[in-house]
Amino acid sequence: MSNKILVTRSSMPDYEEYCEEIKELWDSHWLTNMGVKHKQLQAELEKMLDVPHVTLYTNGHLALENVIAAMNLPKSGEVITTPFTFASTTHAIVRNGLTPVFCDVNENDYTIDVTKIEDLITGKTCAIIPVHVYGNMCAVEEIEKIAKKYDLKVIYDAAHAFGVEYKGKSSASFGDASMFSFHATKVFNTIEGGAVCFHDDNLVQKLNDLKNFGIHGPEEVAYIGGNAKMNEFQAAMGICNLKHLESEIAKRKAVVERYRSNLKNIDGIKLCGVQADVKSNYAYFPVVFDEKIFGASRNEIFDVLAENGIGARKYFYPLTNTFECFNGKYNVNDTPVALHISKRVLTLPLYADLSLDDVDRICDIILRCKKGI
Ligand code: T4K
Repeated sequence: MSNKILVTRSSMPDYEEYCEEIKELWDSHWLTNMGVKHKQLQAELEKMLDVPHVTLYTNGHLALENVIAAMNLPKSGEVITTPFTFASTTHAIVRNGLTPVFCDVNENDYTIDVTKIEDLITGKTCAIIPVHVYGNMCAVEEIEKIAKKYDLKVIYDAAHAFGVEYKGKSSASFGDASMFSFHATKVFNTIEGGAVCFHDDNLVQKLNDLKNFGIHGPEEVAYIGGNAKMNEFQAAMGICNLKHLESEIAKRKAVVERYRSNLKNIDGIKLCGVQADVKSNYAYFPVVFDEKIFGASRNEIFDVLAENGIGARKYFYPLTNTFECFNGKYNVNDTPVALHISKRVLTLPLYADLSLDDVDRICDIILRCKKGI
């Protein structure tokens, strides 16, 4: 084994391309606070995602915190969400003084189980924050129906879903808003970064103020905001990476297809189904292992891969409703499907430049763990 293979590897432009993009920052000395690169990236994203408004952030988590804050939700409000996600989703809700109410996920794509949402709605429910986990689209039409019926806000945690389309529409176009992460580990990155996409013109000024200490004008502070602005170097990275997005996704597709062909029809291995009407971004490759059939547990396979220098990850284990910081407040048995999947899932290495030979090697190592092989 030569080099280690980690779960992902940042996509980057050529060094010269990035240097060229940031050259003018040396001339202008303008490094942050909504400069020219910030404006350019915002405009390019609005066009590409076909949404009227994009607000940029220094990371996806603060984007989510800010958009929740902008929605004027009642302080004692309950927000329906899922625990099969990164810590950020739940923390953004709690840090806004709201109460997460955990809905289970479905067994096909691990997004929110829409048949279980209505049972969780109470007089205090004010919003739904579903997660397009692994870039799998939630059942957006059913969620919209429920939200309309009960007058709830819908904010998608679309951290994984940049570049995904459903029925020809970008993933950014659904709900009241969608949050994207542009972290180094994502299909599209601005080093660290994030965005909120939305339709409501009235939110533009508020979101811009909130990410800049709540400052509305030179002598007016309208909100108790923090600092969540994307800087010019981040935006410049985004401008470069956006040019290569399509080719990066095409390369990821080849990697995913190789994984699928190597691991399909293996007893004890469950792959995520391919979603109908969805153009994927091939963000993650989750595999669920059934120890009783496969003969080796997820944890054993994780260890064997690690011994071979391969860094698969247990995204998403543990579930957020088991985190010790919540002091036993939530009952993990309320979300049995999420619990089942989180104990068995492993996301395999996936990035644009992962060679197909390496994919074969990873699959060989996994298949050698199978009982009887
Ligand atoms: N909502 C959801 C559903 C999310 O998944 C996330 C973030 C958020 C919200 C919040 O968005 P951000 O505020 O992060 O924009 C990573 C990422 O840090 C995090 O962005 C991501 N989700 C989460 C799923 O994964 P870790 O702790 O697993 O990352 P780390 O540092 O172990 O990196 C993973 C692998 O990536 C490394 O083994 C190698 C590679 N890597 C990493 C870095 C930092 C690179 O190639 N380049 C790099 O610069 O959390």
